[in-house]
Amino acid sequence: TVLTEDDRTGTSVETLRRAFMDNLFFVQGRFPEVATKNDHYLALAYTVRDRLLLRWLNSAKTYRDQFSRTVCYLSAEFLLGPHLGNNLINLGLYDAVAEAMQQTGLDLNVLLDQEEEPGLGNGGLGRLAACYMDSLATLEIPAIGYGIRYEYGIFDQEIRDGWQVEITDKWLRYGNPWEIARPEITLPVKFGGSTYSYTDDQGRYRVVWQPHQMVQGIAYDTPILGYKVNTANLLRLWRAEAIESFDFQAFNTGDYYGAVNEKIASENITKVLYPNDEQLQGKELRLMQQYFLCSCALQDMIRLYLQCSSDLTRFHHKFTVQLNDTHPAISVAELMRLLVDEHLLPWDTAWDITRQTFAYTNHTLLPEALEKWPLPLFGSLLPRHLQIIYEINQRFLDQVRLAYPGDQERLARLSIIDESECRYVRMANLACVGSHAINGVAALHSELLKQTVLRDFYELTPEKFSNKTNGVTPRRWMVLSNPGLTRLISNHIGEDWIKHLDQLRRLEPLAEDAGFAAEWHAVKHKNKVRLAEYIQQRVGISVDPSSIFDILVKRIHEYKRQHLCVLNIITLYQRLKDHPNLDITPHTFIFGGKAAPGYYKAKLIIKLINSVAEVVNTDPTVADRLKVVFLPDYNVTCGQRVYPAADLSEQISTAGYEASGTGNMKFALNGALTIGTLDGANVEIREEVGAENFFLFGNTVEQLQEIWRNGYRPWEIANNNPMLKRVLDLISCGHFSHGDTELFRPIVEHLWQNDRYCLLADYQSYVDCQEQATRLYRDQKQWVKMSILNVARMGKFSSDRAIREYCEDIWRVQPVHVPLAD
Ligand code: 26Y
Repeated sequence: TVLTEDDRTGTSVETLRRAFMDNLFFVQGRFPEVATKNDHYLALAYTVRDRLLLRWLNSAKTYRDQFSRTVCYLSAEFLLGPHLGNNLINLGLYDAVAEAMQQTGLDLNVLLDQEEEPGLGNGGLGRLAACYMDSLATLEIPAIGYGIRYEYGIFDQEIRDGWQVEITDKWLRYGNPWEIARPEITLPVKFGGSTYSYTDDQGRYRVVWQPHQMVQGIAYDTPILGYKVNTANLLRLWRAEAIESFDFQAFNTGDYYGAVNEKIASENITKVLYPNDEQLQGKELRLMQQYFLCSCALQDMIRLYLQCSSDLTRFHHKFTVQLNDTHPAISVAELMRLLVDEHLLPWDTAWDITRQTFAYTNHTLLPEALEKWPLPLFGSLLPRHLQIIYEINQRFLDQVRLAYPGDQERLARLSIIDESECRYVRMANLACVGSHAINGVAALHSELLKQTVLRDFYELTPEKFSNKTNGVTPRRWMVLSNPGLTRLISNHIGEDWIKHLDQLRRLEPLAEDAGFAAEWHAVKHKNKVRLAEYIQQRVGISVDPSSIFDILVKRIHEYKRQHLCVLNIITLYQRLKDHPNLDITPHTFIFGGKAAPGYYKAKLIIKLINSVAEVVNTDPTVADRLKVVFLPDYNVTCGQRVYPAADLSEQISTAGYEASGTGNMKFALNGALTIGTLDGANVEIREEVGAENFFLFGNTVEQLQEIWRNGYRPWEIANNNPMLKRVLDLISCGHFSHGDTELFRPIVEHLWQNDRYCLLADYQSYVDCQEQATRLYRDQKQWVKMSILNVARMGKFSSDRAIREYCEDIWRVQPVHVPLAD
């Protein structure tokens, strides 16, 4: 038995308190009287980090000793959110640390608020990668996440005069206690230049790539701990730096400024996250980022492999690599280059290894979001990869010709090179050809993939295709963010559900229990009060916690149809103006989300929301029955406040456009009911919770296809619907823009004329459904019962379930238990 605990690993309140004081003194160099909040936060972070490192080292040692099969998750984005709270939950130390802080005269919540979240992602795709890292560790699967250490993450959003303003995200400003720099893990990455070939003295054909530029990738490691296990996996992010020797060369020849410029150019590669989701602009720096990530990651895997074995032909037995969308798809050509050019494997051997190594997840059906790179740009930056892609393509198209003799059109569609107008490299085609498995992220999405963007690949190799419906981690999105609900659930069914989310089913019988329902309602109300306080403090709007909290938070995009929600708000407003005494359910609409800086329409939607908010919130006729709030700078931290306080979750994308959605899952797991279309994972959520517990509206994918086939005429819909017409006219006439009739014209005009995302086709159905939902909200008993049933039946949407499916069907990898040696 241990008599005294080690200060670095002990977990008693007393030891934690002592370790904290120690770190404040010896790491931060502060005595209590002058320590700032940030000193306190860092001292606590280092205290927690020590406990992580113990588990991390044990994991690393176990994996190395066993040469464990390892999942590598390659992603240009990891939207982690703050570490401190999550690590405390996963370590099981939350309450002990809260107590230790209290004894020190500090409030843990204040320290938690100090953390600047690493916003290394845009939205759903980056957050999915983070949830999957959590589940991999929790399921004790050896895994490495490979990504980019952007110096500036997703921009901070401010709202000025109703418009979005972007502020750079200097997330590393006060240091990052969660990462460990590994300057000794440094890998070279080449760009540009040219290639030449020769036959070596053993008669082998060899290609040499003589680059124009060379940078080095430096590894920064962050431990990712599983929930109440000893497994701590590795998130390895790469930062680009100039290669020292290059500088000196230039310096010696006298070109000092040239050398400095070179250094700056190199370091620009990992300077900033591109803030576009869905819409690609063919920017050279973006391609450099993607290649930089892939080259570093694959070189690192080969380096790790060669530490234990010299036989690279079994590489795919040690590593399985998941491509998070096409952003890392250049990996296919890079692994071929490394195996063939640098490790001298025969082409066919290398190709077998490559295809057995990679699997590809698609996240979008939007045709304009499919990545393609202009050939001249691609060839000038990656000349060797272009040759390799040509070779891959030639061999691939030979097989296609065999399968479909004479079908030239199919050949052109399947080709990795788009030869239509300008020539492009199609990254999705490269990913499909170079992978043994291809998946979509929700059942509907995976079906549509097979019918639309990847149809030809499906017909060619149907056995590669599967569905892996997304999931979210209940640790961050319930236990950490909603302690009230977590306590209530655990008091009744124990804590098993946190790792086995299906166990939430055991709540079903409690839906009929009046006492339980009352407690459930009280938890939600408390969360709403807390959000109301935050809204008051953040934007100065007072909202009534007993009004229905109807929330729409996600990136701003036309297909996500935030403006459809606005049309309903104006409809309600119009009704109140027509009938000032109308008895409506008091209603608080809450929006949040960022627009890509170059996406004008999306920014105009933000302006529209804020403009409508200004009018509605101050109109005496409305008399506080309607409130509209736009929460600035929606991010993971903000999400953690918002989901627990929602009554109604808005999931209103045009059917067929949202690949899955994951916010829909976070809301429902926190007891919100969903109003939504049959899109993405909504379909499966509705299946699970029951149609009677889901507010469904809008046209289905098939109905919309039919509408477009018959010629969609939105103006006819508007002219035939008096309320809709009034709503549109009210925007046009400047009612929400101080008389400016031009401001919102791009939005309203588009709805009348074209309406690509079919808002008008779904308008009446949405308004009716909203009315039904808000009427039902008045029956609190019924509402609470539906809320309980929703949570009870949402177990499927744990990222643990999703990761188990990937492990079994795609990765063929098993858990490795990590014992704690001391
Ligand atoms: C190429 C670049 C411009 C780009 C950058 C980021 C393209 C796309 C993205 C991000 C896409 C994204 O977040 N997609 C979302 O992925 C989620 C996780 O699978 C889905 O739930 C969601 O429906 C989908 O829009």
